Amino acid sequence: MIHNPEIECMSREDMRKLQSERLVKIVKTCYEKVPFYRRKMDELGVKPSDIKSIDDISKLPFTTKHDLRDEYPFGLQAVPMTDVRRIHASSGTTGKPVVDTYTDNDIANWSEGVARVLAAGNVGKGDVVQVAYGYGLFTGGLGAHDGANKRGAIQLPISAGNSEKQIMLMKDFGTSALCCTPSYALHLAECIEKSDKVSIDELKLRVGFFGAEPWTEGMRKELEEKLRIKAIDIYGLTEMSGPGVGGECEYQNGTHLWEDMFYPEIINPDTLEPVAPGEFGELVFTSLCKEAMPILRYRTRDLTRLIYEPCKCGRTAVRMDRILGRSDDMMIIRGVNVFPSQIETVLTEFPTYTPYYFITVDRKNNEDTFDLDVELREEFYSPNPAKQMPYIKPLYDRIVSLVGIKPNIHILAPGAIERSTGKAKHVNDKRNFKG
Ligand code: DLL
Repeated sequence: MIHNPEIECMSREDMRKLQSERLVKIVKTCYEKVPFYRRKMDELGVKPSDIKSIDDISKLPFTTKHDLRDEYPFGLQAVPMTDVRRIHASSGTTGKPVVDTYTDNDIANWSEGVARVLAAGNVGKGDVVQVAYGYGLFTGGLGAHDGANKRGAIQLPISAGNSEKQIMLMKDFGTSALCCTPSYALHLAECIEKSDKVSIDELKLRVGFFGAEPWTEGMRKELEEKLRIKAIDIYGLTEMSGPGVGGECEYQNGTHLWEDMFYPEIINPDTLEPVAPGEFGELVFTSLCKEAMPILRYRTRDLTRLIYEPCKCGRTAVRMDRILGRSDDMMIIRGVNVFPSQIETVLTEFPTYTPYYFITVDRKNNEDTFDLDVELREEFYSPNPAKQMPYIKPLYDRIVSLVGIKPNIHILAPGAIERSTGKAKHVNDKRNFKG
């Protein structure tokens, strides 16, 4: 079901007109109200009057995470604090968090973005939406909550964690839609499998909206089979509000981006030039509607590509391919570029392994080491190393051929790798601390 056909199915020509009008307005606001943008534009010799349509976007300066940290907490704000209704922040692993502030309209637009994704999974009145993203400064919980509200659905604000209770309420309250990270969804699926109180046959679950971290087609298959649902990808980032910058439709063939609110570009991260249409590069967003903290050409560091071919669903909004990873997640190990999600892709090809993994990278005697902890599934696991051997060889060969590096594989018992209730942590790169 399409939440807002007028916008989601708008002709490309009309969409460009709308984007142009909105860009002209937001650039003027940035220049007049945010000293940071006035300075940046002055440095480039660009005036708001130079921006006449969306085609002029490349004249504008980029904004980076570094800029947001420098302007912490409210340096990029374009409205007085009396107009602000909410503050969210994403916890950076180092330094200050990235802050976003919202006016009433910002919260309404954010809910609209999430509602469009929920509608693609047919969520509406009578649906119980279990929001198992964390509530708090993280945007996942309240973002999904407000989106469900906008759809007229029943919100179950349980937040992340307490898995026993999650599955009990899922059964007792008749949850039909689950919102959480894909890694936590998998953990919940495992809990249901093991539970003697709740069986999958008793659940009304039919759809899940998973995001906040990269996940693979293999993981989707696993979640859809285990939870007997349709697993829909939802994308977003704090800097652009939170979840609901885009989401998949019923065809699950790319994430439609809500271009009326967030204008996407793909650039080459080295040259900062746009890539040819359809090529992979770094995703950049300009917020076209944000009032409290408008952002021009934000470099997300997410690596993906845009798909302009029309989608069978009738939405005209451009689609984004799965996120390969963030440029800052990419590890260079013995000269080879490695994304953690490549390991998930390989693991989900094997019926013998769970999708859980943990990578430890170190440097010993001037050489990078790459240790990979994986779990065999219950029915294949034995603590006897000799019995593990037949399973290690095919995994090793596949990683060498797909990823291009030789891992030291360690087989752990099922359940030994830490389960996360939010964004999963997959890597410990000890080289970072050795200078
Ligand atoms: O993760 C917002 C969100 C909450 C999105 C719930 C979806 C669902 P941040 O904490 O600021 O915001 O992290 C944003 O997470 O730049 C991507 O690298 C990654 N990310 C988010 N959604 C996806 C996804 C939220 N569907 C960063 N696939 C983004 C892959 C994702 N990566």
